[in-house]
Amino acid sequence: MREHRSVRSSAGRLPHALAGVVAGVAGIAVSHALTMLLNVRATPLVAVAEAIIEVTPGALAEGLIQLVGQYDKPLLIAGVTLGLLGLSALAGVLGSRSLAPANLVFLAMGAVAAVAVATRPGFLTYDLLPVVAGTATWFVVLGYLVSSSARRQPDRAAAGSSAPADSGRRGFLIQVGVVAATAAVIGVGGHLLGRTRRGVEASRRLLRLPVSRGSVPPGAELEVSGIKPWRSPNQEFYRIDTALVVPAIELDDWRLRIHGMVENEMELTYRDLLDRQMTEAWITLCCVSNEVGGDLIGNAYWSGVRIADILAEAGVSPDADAVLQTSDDGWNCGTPLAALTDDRNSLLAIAMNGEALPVEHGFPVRMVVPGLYGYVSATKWLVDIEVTRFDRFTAYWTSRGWAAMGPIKTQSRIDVPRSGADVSAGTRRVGGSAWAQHTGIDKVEYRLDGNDWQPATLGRVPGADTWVQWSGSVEVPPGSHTLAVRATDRTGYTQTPVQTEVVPDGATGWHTVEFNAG
Ligand SMILES: Nc1nc2c(c(=O)[nH]1)N[C@H]1C(S)=C(S)[C@@H](COP(=O)(O)O)O[C@H]1N2
Ligand SMILES: [Mo]
Repeated sequence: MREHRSVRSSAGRLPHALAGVVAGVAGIAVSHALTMLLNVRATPLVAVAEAIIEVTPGALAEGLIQLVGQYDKPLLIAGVTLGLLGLSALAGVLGSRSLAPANLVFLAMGAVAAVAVATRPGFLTYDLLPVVAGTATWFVVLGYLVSSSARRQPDRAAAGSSAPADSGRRGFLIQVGVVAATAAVIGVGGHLLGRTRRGVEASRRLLRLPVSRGSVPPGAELEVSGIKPWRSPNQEFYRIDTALVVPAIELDDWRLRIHGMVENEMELTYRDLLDRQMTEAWITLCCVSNEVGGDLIGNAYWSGVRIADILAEAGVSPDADAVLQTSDDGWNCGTPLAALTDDRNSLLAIAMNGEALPVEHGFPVRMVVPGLYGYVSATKWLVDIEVTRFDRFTAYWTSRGWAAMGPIKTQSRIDVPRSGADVSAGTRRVGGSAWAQHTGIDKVEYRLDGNDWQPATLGRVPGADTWVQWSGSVEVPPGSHTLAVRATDRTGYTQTPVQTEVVPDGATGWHTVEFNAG
């Protein structure tokens, strides 16, 4: 057996190298597909090429560019790809003995790609997903090819003839072919799906909408560094949805159907919305899954058409009490009709902080309803509105144990100090936010170490539909401390200290943080 192998060793390396290269290609395909689908700015290969350009001394880079002209970038990417495949071949050869050194090679390549991606401008942690998935693919595919070739080995030794070796080789080639074909399908499929998405992104960026960005009202932001900004920037706005791949909707294809218990069914195009009166308002959106002290909450300046006006045109039946909204990807939710027809600014929103809705936040049109949790009101990629009755349907989350009605609970949060912070003893500024959308916050109080509650200073807000910043100061001697906060809304209700889970209709309890003074 030993002898047999040494005779075959040089020729025997080729299939192992091939296995490595196929694993390499599969990883590239997976990372490419994910880059396109998740709309990450650049593939890991491109990021590495860009990083190389960045670390190449200027004169050398210029000389090279002069040499190869406009082909510099494609050539560089081709070079990086070849280098990667060469190292993958090496990993394949190493992997024939033991997977550990092979995986070390892949891990090193993954680490280089991760560093390249993480040093690009505007990097988000999310951008690392294609690198992680590509590296995992390398491990899995090589492991698979090596283990199945090891399984064939004993047959060959037992038979001792060339026939099983041939059939073993054939089996190996078939496996390699299947992996390569799968990789090609994933790579090309992801590319095509992602391209639609990128097309929608591009036309979205070119849109010039009759909307404004809104300016943060004077006095809304308090001077305590570390409080989350009153306006949540779109890039940092929390995101919750069930979509693995977010819907990419071309504006020309978008229609909103309004039907059910109405006198006049309607179908609206994007243009129809633009031709109507725009309403703009500051509204704080919040997720029912937000834990006490959590950050699944964001405040934006929204622009859109009042849904109350549309429903008035449609002529709603007096027997209806609910509106079932459905998104392009089939998610749905039910909203109390009253919240869409009363005088609040419930919007068919087209813009967020003065920009067309980001694709992740529902482009081209979503609902925003002041005072209700997102899971019962804030449908993104909205395409269908059915006026109906609550006793006639259950929706995505209500059929999974969440409450049918989702009014937002009065809450408050401490942003400063952070939990576990080390601060210097003495007078310390503290602060955070409080919210009771569509009811309004009346007062916020905080207390240190179970002492008396102190009234907080409140930021000035334009109405009842947004969060309010609060601030105060505490005298902290050295040692460990606990700060608690509670809000009272304009109905006179003060937050209960009773802690409840987020299921079925939102958490309750006071936010407390522990910190150290020294
Ligand atoms: N189509 C669709 N819309 C949706 C959801 C979803 O899963 N699919 N999630 C809802 C939930 S639970 C919340 S809290 C808000 C979050 O909106 P955001 O991602 O813009 O912050 O969207 C709502 N709209
Ligand atoms: Mo949510």
